This record gives sequence, C-alpha cells and structure tokens, in this order.
Amino acid sequence: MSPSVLVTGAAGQIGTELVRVLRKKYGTEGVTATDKVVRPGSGPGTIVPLDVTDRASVERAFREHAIDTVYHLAAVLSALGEENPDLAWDVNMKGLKNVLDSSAATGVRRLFWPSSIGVFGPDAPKMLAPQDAPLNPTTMYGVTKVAGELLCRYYSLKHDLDVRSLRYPGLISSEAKPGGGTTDYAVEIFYSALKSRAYTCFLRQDTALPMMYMPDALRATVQLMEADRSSVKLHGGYNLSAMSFTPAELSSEIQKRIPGFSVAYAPDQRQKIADSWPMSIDDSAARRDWGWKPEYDLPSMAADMLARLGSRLQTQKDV
Ligand code: NAD
Ligand code: AKB
Repeated sequence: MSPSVLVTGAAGQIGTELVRVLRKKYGTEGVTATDKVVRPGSGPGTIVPLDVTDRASVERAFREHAIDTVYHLAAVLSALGEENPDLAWDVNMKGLKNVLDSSAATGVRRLFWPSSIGVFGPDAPKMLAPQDAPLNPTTMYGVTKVAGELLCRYYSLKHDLDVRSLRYPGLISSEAKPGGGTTDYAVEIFYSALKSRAYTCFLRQDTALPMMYMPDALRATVQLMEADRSSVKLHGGYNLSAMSFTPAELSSEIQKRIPGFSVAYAPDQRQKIADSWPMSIDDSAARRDWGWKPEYDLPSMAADMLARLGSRLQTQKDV
C-alpha cells in the first residue's frame, strides 16, 4: 500500500523538486504539500498553508490527511539564520519538535528530516570529515542541526517512530532557487553566467565546500526512505557526499562552456560561515549501510545545469 505523505517547506529549493518526485511515485492525492508561504504559480503544484511553529495546526494536518510518512523540510538556512538567530531557533527547533510530537501523537510511522554539513565546526577535520567528527558548529543554523539530530535520535528511541536523516552538502538545482544559504553562490553563478556573462561571488575563490547536484540528493532521499529498516543504523544524520569544489574551479568549468564569462570576488559575512565548515566529508557509512553512490561530478553537473537552466531561461520569462 502506498504511504500517505506530508511534506513541510514544500515551496523551497528541495521541496519543489521532491514533491514532484513523490507525487510521481505515490500519486498527487497521496502527497500533501505544505508551506508557510504559498506563492501562486511557484512550487510543485497544489500547496496548502501550514506553519510548522504552530503545534495545533501541524497535528490537525497530520490527522486530517491520515499521514503516515512525513518529509519535514521547513527551515531557516545558515546565512539567514546568522542574520536572525531567533527566527532560526523558532522555525528549526520548535518546528522540528512540533513535527516529532505530532508524529508520535498521530501514529506517523516514518519521518525524513534533513541535517546539513552545517553540523560541523572549525574543529572538525577539513578533509573527509568523518561521520563521528566532533560537532561544534559556530552558527545558529549548525546548533539547530546538531540539536535536531539528537532530538530525532531521542524520538526514534522513545517512540516507535522511524526517523531518517541526511547531512546534505550544498545543493545545486536548475529548478528552484535556494534561499538564505552559504552555498547559494553555486546556483546563482549559473543564472548570472547565462543571463549576463558576469558574476560577483560572495565567497573567496579558494573556498572549497562539499556540494551535490539535486538529482543525486533526491535519489539519496528516496533511497534512504525506502531502505529496509534493519539497514538504517543511524537516526541522527548520515554524512552524504558527491563532489567538492571552490568558486574558482566552478567558474572555470562554466568558462569551458561559456567563453567570456567573468567572475569577481567580494567575500561578505558568509565567508566566515563557509570557513567554519569542512572542505569535504566522508560518507562511507551511507555507502555501507544502504548502498549510497553519487552519479554527478563537477563537469557532468555543470554541463547538465547549463543545458537545463538555459532552456528554462529561454522559455520562461520570470526565471
Ligand atoms: P528553502 O529555504 O529553500 O525552503 C525552506 C522552506 O521552508 C521555504 O519554502 C519556507 O517558506 C518554508 N518555511 C520557513 N518557515 C516556515 C514555517 N514556520 N512553517 C512552514 N514552512 C516554513 O530550504 P531548502 O534548501 O529547501 O532546505 C530544506 C531542508 O534541507 C532544510 O532543513 C535545510 O536545512 C536542509 N538542507 C538544505 C541544503 C541546501 O543546500 N538546499 C543543504 C543542507 C540541508
Ligand atoms: C546552507 O548553505 O545553509 C545550506 C546548507 C549546506 O545547509 N545550503
């Protein structure tokens, strides 16, 4: 029997694409997409309003739609979280606890909640940060992700709730723009390359960070959620990796395909966040436990992004 799914934060970068994937698998009726902000004409189709900081509304939505599987994506990302730490705490922590409590109260069986490379701080190894590296983040976003991982683990031990989680790297997508993150430059740069042949990057040219193309992230998410329960050993957050690159390396990959594209560098407050994160992470636990393997590297991601975004920009005026 198909699960009855609810997605929070469905109008965001991941939600826009994940809802489409889930609706293809389980049917439109089987997937209730929700978000606080419902912008007409954007997102993955029908979205119903739901503010995750409102516990009663969350529990009501789970009951109304007889939900058994939740993808809880609503959050405030790293850069916005440093500008507004109270909002980050409220949405990321209160929102997650409301979703966990409502899940336990209504009999939700399985919950996906994304963690992030933001769990790591300056004391984690810079190269191939391991699954069990020290988690001492220096951003409010990272604090909420570490506390969130612990909370997810606690609820999976205390209740019969099967919580699954991935520490996503920075995600690159041709479909929906990111909002409020430190890795957003790696998406913005493609829009600028195609629209104006020039980009000013808010990170230094030598800032290496772990990144992933959205099709790989969607595949990992579905693969983890469909894995046999006995193979999922971690309920806090699996390290997940595909590629690592610097702004200079990404720029030169784009320049191979768009000669004349120029990049300037004007690092801002996001540089400090990027400097606190590892350059690459070790995802051998995900590979071992449920068979994770990425498909895209830097050249294949850049080629696909330019092709897909290029054709969207030609056909849709408001992109
Ligand atoms: P996003 O910022 O694009 O989308 C988040 C969505 O949450 C937005 O549509 C926003 O309207 C919604 N939202 C905010 N406050 C809300 C509230 N109170 N109630 C309901 N909805 C609310 O983020 P994303 O990139 O889609 O990220 C989704 C999840 O994945 C987050 O937990 C994020 O931390 C995690 N993640 C993302 C990345 C990435 O590179 N995109 C990397 C690592 C982890
Ligand atoms: C951000 O930059 O905040 C996100 C993330 C890596 O969690 N993209």
